[in-house]
Amino acid sequence: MSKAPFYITTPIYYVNDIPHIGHAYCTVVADVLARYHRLMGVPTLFLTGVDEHGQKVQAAAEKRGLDPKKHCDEMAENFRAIWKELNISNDIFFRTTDSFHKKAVQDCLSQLHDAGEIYTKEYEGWYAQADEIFYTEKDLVDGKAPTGTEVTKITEKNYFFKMSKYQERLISHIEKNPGFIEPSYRKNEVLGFLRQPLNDLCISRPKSRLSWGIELPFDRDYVTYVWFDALLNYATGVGLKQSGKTDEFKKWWNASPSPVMHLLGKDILTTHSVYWPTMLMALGLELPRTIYAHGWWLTQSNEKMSKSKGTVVKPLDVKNIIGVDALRYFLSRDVRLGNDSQFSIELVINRVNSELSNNFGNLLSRTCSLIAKYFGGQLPVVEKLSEKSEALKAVALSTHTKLEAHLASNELQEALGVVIDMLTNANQYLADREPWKMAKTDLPHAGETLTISLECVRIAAILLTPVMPTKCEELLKRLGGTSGAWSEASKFLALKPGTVIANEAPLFMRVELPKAEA
Ligand code: ME8
Repeated sequence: MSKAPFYITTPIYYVNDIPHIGHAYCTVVADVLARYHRLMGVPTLFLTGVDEHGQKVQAAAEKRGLDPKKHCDEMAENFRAIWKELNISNDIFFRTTDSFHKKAVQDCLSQLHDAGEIYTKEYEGWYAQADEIFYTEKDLVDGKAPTGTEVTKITEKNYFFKMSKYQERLISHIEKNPGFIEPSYRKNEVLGFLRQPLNDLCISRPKSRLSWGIELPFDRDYVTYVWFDALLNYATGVGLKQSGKTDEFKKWWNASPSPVMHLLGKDILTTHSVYWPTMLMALGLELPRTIYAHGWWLTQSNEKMSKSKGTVVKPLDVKNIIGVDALRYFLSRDVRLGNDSQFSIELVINRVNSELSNNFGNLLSRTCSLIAKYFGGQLPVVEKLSEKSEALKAVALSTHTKLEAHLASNELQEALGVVIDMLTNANQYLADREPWKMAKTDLPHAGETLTISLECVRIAAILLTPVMPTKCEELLKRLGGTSGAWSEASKFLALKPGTVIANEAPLFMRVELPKAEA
């Protein structure tokens, strides 16, 4: 039976700045999940991209003295280049300035306007430029936006989407679909928010105040509110309102059950779990299956990284110290998806040294060097498995099943943890059996130990390929070019005796903390 498709998205990032480690985090995790699905034979689509309209981007372009489109073109290239360096395998790189998107957004607006879902009224509100959000008086905390940013009072005529109309339907959808908002504690937060009356959504900005946006099809004096434009990317990216793309749209969006998983930071959960589903309801479209809010990387003083405070970490700086695969591993493994964590280079180096260099890498080096020394670099024959080998075999064979179960619940940290546990077991087995001593008195037993250990390395290499594609592919090459197919991870003793095993430099070098500049 063919597997149901999986469509994963990251937020489309504002092009007001270059990406920092928080953006890289979301993009790497989405990439890893996409690669796992592909490797398991699931038809997969992965979208990331950039959010180019709105006040923030217009202001950033003005600051650089550039025309907004030119600014966006340059910034979009920065994102693309950094994602390439991080080995991100996105199928779509979305840009909201692409003409097909602008046309599709206008078609959605016309549909809603014609259906009476959009109306106009004079509006007085508190506008937070940094958040690009209007707040009402009661939303304010100590005269500021709930996010802490400054607000100014504005009165103007605007267009509104009848979001409040969908409040009850949304509450019922969230309650009936436990996996819709994850982790589950975030679902409760959203339900808490929805206990208050929901306002309608202001979806226009007068051109007199903001010109950099998609013009409203029914009033040329206005552009579309950037969030209304941006959220639609997930659907226009797979064919919404585009002729000739009906099948594509049905496959990746409008299917039941939905193939869609949105991964995003907890900062933008409300826009994704309230604005977006109500927009989809009004448009008569399917809702995503999962909206997953991940946590934040914080500074040493427990604050969200901020460019203005000079506390951001650049992903390529970290990559230059530890390498791309180790960075991808750290981001996928170090924090439970959903939680916040402080970022420090010491944390990265400790994790990478202890789990990749000392555990995974060490098992590989010790096994390969002993096979080289005592078996001429060829995999020894195994006659019969001892009790300890059988026990390790059972651990190794259960690893992919446990990993798949964790992935099904989006527990990436835990999924990688089961592979590390298997490697720890294998290292312990090697230490207990001391094949370096055994080889001198009982060569067949030493051979058995080394082959069993190397099987664990082989299985780990397959199971970790989505996280560390380059290293794992290289490793599989060293093991006689053995297959990296997912089904091979559920086999034991898949490597044939006599296979030439390369004994090369350590796959994961130990990393030292860079010396502080004098
Ligand atoms: O909000 N830790 O774009 P954005 C972890 N354009 N993740 C972080 C982070 C941190 N310190 N800082 C940022 C926007 N992120 C809109 C989205 S989608 C239709 C429109 C990540 O450039 C996290 O995923 O501000 C967060 O949600 C996203 O970057 C926000 O990126």
